Amino acid sequence: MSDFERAAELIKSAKKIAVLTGAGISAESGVPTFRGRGGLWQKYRAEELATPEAFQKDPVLVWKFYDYRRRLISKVEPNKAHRILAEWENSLGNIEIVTQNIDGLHQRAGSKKVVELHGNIWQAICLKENRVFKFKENPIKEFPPKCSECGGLIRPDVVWFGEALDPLILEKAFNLFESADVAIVIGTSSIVYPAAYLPQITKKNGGSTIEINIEETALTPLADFFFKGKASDILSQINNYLS
Ligand code: BJW
Repeated sequence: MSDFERAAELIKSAKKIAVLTGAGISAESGVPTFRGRGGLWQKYRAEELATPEAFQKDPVLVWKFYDYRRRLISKVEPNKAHRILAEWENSLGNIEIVTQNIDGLHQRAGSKKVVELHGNIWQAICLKENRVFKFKENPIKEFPPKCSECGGLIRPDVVWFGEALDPLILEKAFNLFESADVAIVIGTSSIVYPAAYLPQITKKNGGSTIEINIEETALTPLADFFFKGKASDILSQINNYLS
């Protein structure tokens, strides 16, 4: 029996499956990852762009960074890896995704049970009214963009370094990984917390972890299965034994 077949058997026999995805799952759609070769942080310093301090200092620069990524994301399509996970939601019925990605590609592929840990690039927060709203203007016309209701400064509805994640969303994610008997971790470097804790919780509770990545990560020594390769290739191989 190959490891692909063994992983498929594990998935088939699972009562609850929790999936954690990171930037790597969208890489094949053409969305740059954060770290590693071609990663966003090599061109832009994280401290300059993905912190509340950076936004306070230079909201125009930060908004230009997000406008660049919004334009890019609006032009790409979900890839086979997103689509296979969406199919599994229908065929297996016991699978939920927690994503660190803000690109909305899981939902565009058809997944409905998606928890967005780090926010969504198509939403903004009015800092004057403390109100979250859909913000789809693309490209953005005026920098920094302002709230159409009150004229106040707005910011992307994403979680920056040093900011707390929404406690309700975090609780949902923790509960999911706590109750799952299988955690599948796809395309994340597993260095950003608290997201990186999630599969460790499943493991501590006696569950199994399946990791898919083009390179080894901090999670790999803990993983029951490590599949080295692109998310779409590996998921396709496992999928062959599911149908
Ligand atoms: C493929 C592939 C293919 C490529 N197929 N694979 C505990 C320990 C240590 C530190 C901390 C801790 N708790 C908190 C911290 C601090 C900090 C942190 O984790 N720092 C670490 C860097 C050390 N965490 C935080 O600050 C968090 N906040 C917090 O905990 O607050 C506490 C608090 C409580 C109460 C009050 C106040 C505070 C917040 C973290 C927010 C992260 N935000 C970002 C930006 C989001 C918005 C945006 O997108 O602009 O989230 S940073 C960035 O990293 C983004 C990502 O979601 C996140 C994770 O990155 P990801 O997805 O793993 O991407 P990469 O690029 O790192 O990896 C891609 C992987 O794919 C690679 O492994 C490739 O090999 C692979 N790959 N192609 C499969 N085809």
